[in-house]
Amino acid sequence: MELLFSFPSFFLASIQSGDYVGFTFFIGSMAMMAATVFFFFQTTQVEGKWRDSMLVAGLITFIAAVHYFYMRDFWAETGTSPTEFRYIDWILTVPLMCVEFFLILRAVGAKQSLLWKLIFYSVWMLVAGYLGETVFRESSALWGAISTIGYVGIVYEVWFGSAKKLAANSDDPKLQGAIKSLGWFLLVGWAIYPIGYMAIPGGLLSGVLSLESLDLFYNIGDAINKIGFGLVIYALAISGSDVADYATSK
Ligand SMILES: *C/C=C(C)/C=C/C=C(C)/C=C/C1=C(C)CCCC1(C)C
Repeated sequence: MELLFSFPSFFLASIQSGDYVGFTFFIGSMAMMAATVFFFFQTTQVEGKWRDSMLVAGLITFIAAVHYFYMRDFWAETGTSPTEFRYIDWILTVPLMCVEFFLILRAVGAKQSLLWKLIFYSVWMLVAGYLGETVFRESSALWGAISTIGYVGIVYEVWFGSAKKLAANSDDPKLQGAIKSLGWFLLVGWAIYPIGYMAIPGGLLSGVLSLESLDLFYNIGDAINKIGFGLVIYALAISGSDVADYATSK
């Protein structure tokens, strides 16, 4: 009997009314899961040349969905930030988002160096952010600034650097449009994260934001960016863009 009564409560991560962060963890896990099903299903529907990109979009939301299940329970149990799960999720999914740029630009001549540059910037950004949230929390502002260098590097590559040039030379307005949309996600969508980060005590916005807002911003950012990225890829895949044919016809 003991077991019967305690068993269900083991699975029951509780959310109190008014726990908005808890809500967003829960909604986040469901949204990531639903998006994963959609993206995986679409890999079988889109033309062959877009399958890798759709698959990666699904992997991004899939990895996030699994982490959201853990993060949701961690939050429900402890009421504190699941920092480790968060950064493990990001260190896997953010480089995969860099892979998406490489995959859709591959047919117009993207070199692996573009991919490694983007991955280097993103690892830089995340390692510095993690250190600022954990080991060097008293100097989180300094580590946030160091992290921002990586962030700016990614934005630069896509808005002005090699990614932008490859798209411009492609003469394909659909591909150019997709890179432009992804660029806006980087510039506006990804800027949501540093706002949450600045809620850390001593941070630039700690006077106006409660520490809880950190996870609120991160959760909203994740839903917008991970699902949004996948939808841009999906829109490109069904747009009839013949960009990927260039590679094979060359
Ligand atoms: C799916 C997860 C994504 C797209 C995560 C993106 C995370 C960032 C853009 C984080 C950026 C940060 C800064 C630019 C400075 C402060 C520290 C971070 C790590 C929050």
